Amino acid sequence: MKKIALVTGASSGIGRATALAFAQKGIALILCGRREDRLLELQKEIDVESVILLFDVRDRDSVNAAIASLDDQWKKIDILVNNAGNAHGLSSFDKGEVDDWDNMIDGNVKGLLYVSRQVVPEMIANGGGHIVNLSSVAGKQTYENGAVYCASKKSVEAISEGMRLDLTKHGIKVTNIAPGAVETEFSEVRFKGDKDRAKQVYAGFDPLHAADIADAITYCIMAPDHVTIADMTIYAKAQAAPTVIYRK
Ligand code: 8X3
Repeated sequence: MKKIALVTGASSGIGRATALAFAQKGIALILCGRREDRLLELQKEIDVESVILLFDVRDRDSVNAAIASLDDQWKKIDILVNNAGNAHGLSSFDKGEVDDWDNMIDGNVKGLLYVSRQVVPEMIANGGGHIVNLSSVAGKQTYENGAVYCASKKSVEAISEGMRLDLTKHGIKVTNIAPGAVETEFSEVRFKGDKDRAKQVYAGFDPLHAADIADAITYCIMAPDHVTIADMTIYAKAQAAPTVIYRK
C-alpha cells in the first residue's frame, strides 16, 4: 500500500490544497471535514485512493468514532496534517465574544489534540510517521484584537514542541507550519461572512495562496527520512510581521 495521509479541514483552503498536492505525489488520502459535498467534489478531482471522514474536530466523540471506523488498512496513517481550525472575530479583549473564544480554543487546540491522540498510538505501533501542525504567524507574535486566536496558535507551537520531545523516540517527525496572510475563507470566517471586510485583508498586495502552503508542506513531507523540518514560517513577500503589510 502507498503512503496514507489524513488531512483535517480538507474541504477548503490549505487543507484542500494539501490534499491535491499529496495526491500528485501518489499519497492515499483520508479526507476529513464537515462539508460532505465539498469533500465528494475533492474526491472526484484526485486520482489516488481516498476515503472521507465527516466530523467536526471540536466534537471528541465524533473524532473518536470517525477514526475508529477506518478499516485496518486505512488506520496505518503515515502523515497526519492537523489543518482544521479558524479565527472567529477580531476585537479588543474587553469586547471579545466568549463563544468565539470557545470556538477557537475548541477547534484550533482541543480539536488538534483529539485527532492526534487517536492517530499517534497507531503511528507508534507502525514504527513511525509524520505530523504536520498548522500554526500561524499569530503563534509567533501576538497582535492587537487577536489575543485568543494568537493564544490558540501559540498553543499549537507548544504542542508541536511537546510532540517532538515525546514522539521523536518513536520515529515520528513533527513539523510546525506558520503561515502569514493566505487568501482563503479564513478572513470571511473571522469576520462572520462579511466578504467586503475579508477582501480588504488581501487588498493591495500579492497574498499567499493555499497552494503556496501546500507546496511547503509537501516539501517537508518529501524530505529524506533522516531530515525533519521542525518549523517553517511563511510570509507573503509584502508582509513583514502579522500586522505589517506593504500595500500598493
Ligand atoms: C492567519 C494569519 O496574520 O491573520 O493565521 O493571524 S494572521
